[in-house]
Amino acid sequence: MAISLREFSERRPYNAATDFVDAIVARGLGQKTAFIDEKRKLTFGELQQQSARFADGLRALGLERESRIALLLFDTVDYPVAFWGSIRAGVVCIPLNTLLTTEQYAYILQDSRVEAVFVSAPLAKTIAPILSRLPSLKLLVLQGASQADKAALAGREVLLFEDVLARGKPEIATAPTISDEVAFWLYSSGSTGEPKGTKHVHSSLIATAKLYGQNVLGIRENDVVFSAAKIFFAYGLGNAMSFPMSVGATTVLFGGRPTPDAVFEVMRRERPTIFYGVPTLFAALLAHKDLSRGAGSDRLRICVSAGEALPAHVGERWRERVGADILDGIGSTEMLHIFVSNRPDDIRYGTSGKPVPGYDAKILGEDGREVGIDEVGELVVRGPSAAEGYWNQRAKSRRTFAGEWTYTGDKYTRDADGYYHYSGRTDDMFKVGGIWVSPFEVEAALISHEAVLEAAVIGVEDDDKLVKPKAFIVLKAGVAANEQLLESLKTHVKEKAGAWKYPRWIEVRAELPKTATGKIQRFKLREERAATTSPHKGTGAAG
Ligand code: 3UK
Repeated sequence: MAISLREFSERRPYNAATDFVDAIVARGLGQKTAFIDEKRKLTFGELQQQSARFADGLRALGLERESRIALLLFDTVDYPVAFWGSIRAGVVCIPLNTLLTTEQYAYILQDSRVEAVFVSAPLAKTIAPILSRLPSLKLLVLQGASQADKAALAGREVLLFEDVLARGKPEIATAPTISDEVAFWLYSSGSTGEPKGTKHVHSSLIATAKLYGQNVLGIRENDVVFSAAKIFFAYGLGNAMSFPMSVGATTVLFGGRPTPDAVFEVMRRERPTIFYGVPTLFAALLAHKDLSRGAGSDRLRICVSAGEALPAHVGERWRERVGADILDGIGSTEMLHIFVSNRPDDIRYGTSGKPVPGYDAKILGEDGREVGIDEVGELVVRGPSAAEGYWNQRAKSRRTFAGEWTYTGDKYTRDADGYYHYSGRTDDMFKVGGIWVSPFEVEAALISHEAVLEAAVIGVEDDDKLVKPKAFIVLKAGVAANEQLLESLKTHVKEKAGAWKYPRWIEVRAELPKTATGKIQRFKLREERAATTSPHKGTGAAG
């Protein structure tokens, strides 16, 4: 397949909203359903009109091109309106993870200096305590709220989502942006716990939609897609917005927590043809009593997994029991979406597949040269959807985005047949349920507890070969280890750092391995584990 990359790389007048919204309406699909949530539907025509109103509403409220807004929204039909409305206006929008803590929002909202926050009503209380610490904030907009909710946030100027639409004119006035202009940011977690604003340009969305969504996944107009990964993740943003919209397909949105019960319910009700998940979810669905052919959807034809490596046995059992394949592929916030992947006609479970045509990948050894077959090195990738850089982080930007190449921080090998095999991280970071965990953050949460002197956290595989946090701790003098204490430490981490980050196992030690300068050596604990066969020895039971 010959791919012309000029389309994505040439600098030219371009606004992604024209390509993803107006072009689909111009093709005659204005009446077709673009999005369905639990309560409402939105056609492509309505999305065009509402995104135009939203864009003009922003302007009327004093938000100019290049100003920044944050979207702290659950997945409903309002999400595409806000996202494409701000893209249309040339306003930079920043989708935020809805699972963060108040302090994490404080950091991100201060770092980005957004002028407006659009927040789903139930999340407003999480950010309410920090609003006074945001001098750049001009406007707070509640989504899915009533006039009564507005009163609860008294003391601030608050608008409802509907008010913003009402202030804007429905005439289409799209900002004359260029293809290289920053369109949106996504915050990506860092090993020190401070997330980095990753800046993406207008042309990156169509690059991922064509190169991966259309050419690899094969998404087409009559597809109905459902992504358990939310829109605020780069993964969900492509899955549930840019890919289906690029071909005029329909997306099912679900605002709640994607538990197996909830996922099966949506699958049965909306009968998607494409389902996207993360390995932990596929494993949980496989273990569930309600699993049936098509996982509830009689139209299911293919599934996608990303975020962390899909264990081979999960893919194989899913194919057997559900009757559809899972395409495992690796993507990142920095590259926006998947750049090395299995393909429907070429699947090797237990691998990440091969580079997506349009991207180049290489595996570099410590000397900076490409390694040989089956040798471990760092995966480095080049392609048209790479981010422009991190906001206000020059050193980190230079390290990650080195000219045309993006350094992934992932260790990989390539076998003699050309398939890429994931082999861990170059740093101490790991993923749980597809979401980053920085050991540093969990350790900080642990040592903020009065009983804990020192802590070290590593990722350890559970029985399904999926990684979960394990903590090694030293208790303060005179504190006795017992089950009750260990349980309370788990709760403490959930509250301080985030629910998915708590250590499933806690091992109490007399001391931790350290360097001469006192830095804890997590790699020694990892090596120790690799050398033993017995799993989670220790005082703590699995949680
Ligand atoms: C890891 C994988 C093994 C890997 C993402 C699809 O996960 C996404 O973005 P993030 O920025 O994390 C990126 C990192 O996650 N990873 C992702 N997929 C795989 N490891 N096998 C996989 N299939 O460490 C990578 O560097 O959260 C996934 C699409 C868009 C994305 N942003």
